[in-house]
Amino acid sequence: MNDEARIRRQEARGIIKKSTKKLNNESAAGNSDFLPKSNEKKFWNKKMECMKEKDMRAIQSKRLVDLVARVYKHVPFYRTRMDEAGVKPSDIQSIDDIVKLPFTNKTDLRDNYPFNLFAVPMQDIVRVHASSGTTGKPTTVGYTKADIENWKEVVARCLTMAGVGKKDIMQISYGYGLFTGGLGVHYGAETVGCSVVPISGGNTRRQLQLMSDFGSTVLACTPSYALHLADALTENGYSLKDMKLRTGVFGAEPWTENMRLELEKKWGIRAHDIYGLSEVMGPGVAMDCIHHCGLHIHEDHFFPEIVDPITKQPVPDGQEGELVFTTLTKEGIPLLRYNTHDLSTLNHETCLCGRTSVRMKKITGRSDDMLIIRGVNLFPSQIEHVLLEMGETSAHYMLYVDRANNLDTLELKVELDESQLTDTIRDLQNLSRRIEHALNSATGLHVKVTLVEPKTIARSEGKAVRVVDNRKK
Ligand code: DLL
Repeated sequence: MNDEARIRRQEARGIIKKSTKKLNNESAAGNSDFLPKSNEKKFWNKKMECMKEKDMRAIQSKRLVDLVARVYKHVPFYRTRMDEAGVKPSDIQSIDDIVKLPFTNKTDLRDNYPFNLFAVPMQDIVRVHASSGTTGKPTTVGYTKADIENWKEVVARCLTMAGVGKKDIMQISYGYGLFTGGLGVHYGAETVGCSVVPISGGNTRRQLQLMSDFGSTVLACTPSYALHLADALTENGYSLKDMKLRTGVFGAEPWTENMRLELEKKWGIRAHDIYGLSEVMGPGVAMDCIHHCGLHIHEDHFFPEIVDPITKQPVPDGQEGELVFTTLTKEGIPLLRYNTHDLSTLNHETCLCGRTSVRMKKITGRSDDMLIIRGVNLFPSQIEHVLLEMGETSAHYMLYVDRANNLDTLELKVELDESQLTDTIRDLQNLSRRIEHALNSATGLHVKVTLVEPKTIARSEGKAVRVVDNRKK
């Protein structure tokens, strides 16, 4: 959907005021509540964020040449991989040569657990993070002092992009600890000068109490937890009037454009999408600006490519594929062509906000969380999209995949809104039939829909788990 269409749709949904003006850089969001105030800083690092493509490529080329020489010298894994691929550091003269390099995958991090991919001695590592992963060993990453400085810088760019600054009180409800979410956002928020409330995840009642008592203006957490917190307001004796929230910094899991609109409406805020992964850095690899037309990648640090999921060949802008990153500046654990398996597209056009940095489309899912149901590819985000588009239930759902008589089955349990509890059985039967029909039109699959009472689906305090695939047991 183009920007203009998006704005018109937001108008239609009452998210923003109707404007007859043609869209331009300043008026695109249409509603002054959703635009940065004139005293908000627009860029953290204008030079890098608005650099001409030719100049950016010169920086990337120089950094890539340095990086390849470094990893070839210091990381036996890369030396072996490059030797096997018949590539020498001297073959890499510019960023265009990146395609000659081999890919790196999550299994390579696991196989080199815990520290064998580090490119510096342990005495230069000042921080270690790890992600649990769904199976087996965690993946471990290490940061030097310079890495931490760069991480602060990119998160500061992200927050400034979302209009977050010195006057904000930022409640960080991402988990602190080995997960990169809490500490990663924390350091960037301090860098821009926010008053940081490092509450970490969980304890919903306390989250709301502090949000009200402290007057938090920014909430950073997963979108699913932000939804849960919004739904928990009333039962904890609060209303929106008690809160001063104006911005959300949501990420760490896929969420749809409809979910963004839902969260903006529920909280009366501007919701932004922050993307990242621990292997590449953590939160702050990319973020969307107020125009919400893709996430700006800090490409002077993280060089992106999109590759075809099957052939692994780079595809042109606009074509969907797997997102691959090369970390151009990282010292602790630099990565060459790391395949994230996140699905996206790239766009090198200059954004309405003035940034020239390449944008990635909101992640639609991962090539490896794709479900195949009776031969049909299905992403959980497609289900969410339909539910929110219909807007007749809550957005809390769980998808159960099973196999009966050798055939895949799909059941969706979705929570009703409190207000629907008084509906007649016939009304509810009609509703589940309508949802089944909409899901069938959108996915080509028959999904059995079961409506369940409000608050019966387990809430997550971190990343939402929305699929139970019993076929794998
Ligand atoms: O989730 C880092 C992070 C923390 C990002 C807080 C944003 C905010 P990992 O635990 O290593 O790191 O998980 C990385 O999560 O490959 C994506 O599949 C998914 N992911 C992260 N951010 C987004 C997002 C953190 N904004 C994996 N949209 C990534 C969609 C996301 N998926």
